[in-house]
Amino acid sequence: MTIQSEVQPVDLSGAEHIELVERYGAHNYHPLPIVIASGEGVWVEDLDGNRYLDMLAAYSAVNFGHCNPDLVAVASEQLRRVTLTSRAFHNDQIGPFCRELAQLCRMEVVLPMNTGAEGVETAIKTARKWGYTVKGVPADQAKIICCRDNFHGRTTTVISFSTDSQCRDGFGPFTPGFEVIPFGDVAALEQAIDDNTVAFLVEPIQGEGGIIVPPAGYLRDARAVCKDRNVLFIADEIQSGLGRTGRTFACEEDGVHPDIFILGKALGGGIMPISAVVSTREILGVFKPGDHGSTFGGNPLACAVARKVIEMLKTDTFQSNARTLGAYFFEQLRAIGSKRIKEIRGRGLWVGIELHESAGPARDYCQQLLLNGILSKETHDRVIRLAPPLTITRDELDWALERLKRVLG
Ligand code: PXG
Repeated sequence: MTIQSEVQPVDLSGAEHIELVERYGAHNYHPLPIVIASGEGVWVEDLDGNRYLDMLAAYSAVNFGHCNPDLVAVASEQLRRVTLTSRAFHNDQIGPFCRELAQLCRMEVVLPMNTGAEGVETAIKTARKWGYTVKGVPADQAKIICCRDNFHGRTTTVISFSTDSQCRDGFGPFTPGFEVIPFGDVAALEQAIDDNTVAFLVEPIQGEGGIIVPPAGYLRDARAVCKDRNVLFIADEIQSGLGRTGRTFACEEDGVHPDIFILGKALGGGIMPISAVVSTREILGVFKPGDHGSTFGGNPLACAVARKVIEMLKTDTFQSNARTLGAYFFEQLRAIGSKRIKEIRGRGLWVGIELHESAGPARDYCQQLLLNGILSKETHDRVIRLAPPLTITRDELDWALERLKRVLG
């Protein structure tokens, strides 16, 4: 891996970089002590040339590997053509992007934004406006149902329906219009729906909640309830989607096609932030010029990269690798048989290892894995999360398993 000298002169040590962030950066994160200087495929390198296998993949934004050559080629070419036009004008990437993403999702219309949280905000606005203009909900009475232990982002509206106190404490007042029910409970959904309910917003598998897979058939039944009661089923596939679980969308496992997909993270190939709300003409048709937008949304650089991502997903190569190697990974992890492990759960190449309380905090294990050349990240106190790029090979997975056995065994 070569570092281009135009990028930046690297004249600081790792410790000095960390000190800079400590001193000049807000303390809204607590990163593990590694300073990444380059990345290629599933590997990253620190300033001293130590290599690590990245088993976090930027929370699934790097599903196709670091600096994926096909994506870098497209991005480089687009960088030299045009990068940002704003939506005041058309550009020659957004139309093809919208068509290709709509087709991938078996939908009709795409609304591009940038971050995941913006995608969620956009879906909320879509559902509310649909409620008022199509369903006939009285003004300002729309209700959206969400699940306990959800994670949909960090904006003030999105944290309004978070059940994680740290996400909310000190950030009120909150946006009204949300009701929280238990995840995995269809009866609770049926009960919560009233005449003013416009949508049910759900992660097919809860990521930040701890890689929580709902009971089989839950999504299918919830989807049927929504259809029956004229409530939009919104699937937040920002983390679960685009190959991670072995399918293009995690919803597919239950044979579910939602009313609205929210996509993000991997859609930008780990190169550009791009998110999207994808739905039908009836639903996204509620927007009129000036209702909603974003300076960077639909920019040609992000759209060009996302188009390549969509093309790559159409080959099923990444989903298929996630299915095959995911099955192998789960089998090998379960074979470790450690007394520290309470449960191993997930799907495809998305694994949560929940530890017993007596095993100590998950972060300590992530630290140990780091010393053994593996990047991972805890979620909550007890769950080690593993989500390598979907380009990982069996040899690389075996390399990781050897170290996971060492640390967890
Ligand atoms: N929905 C889901 C299911 C997510 O996992 C978001 C929405 C928000 O996406 P943005 O792009 O706004 O972060 C997520 C994000 C972090 C962090 O550092 C975020 C996520 C996972 C881990 C860490 O804020 N997921």
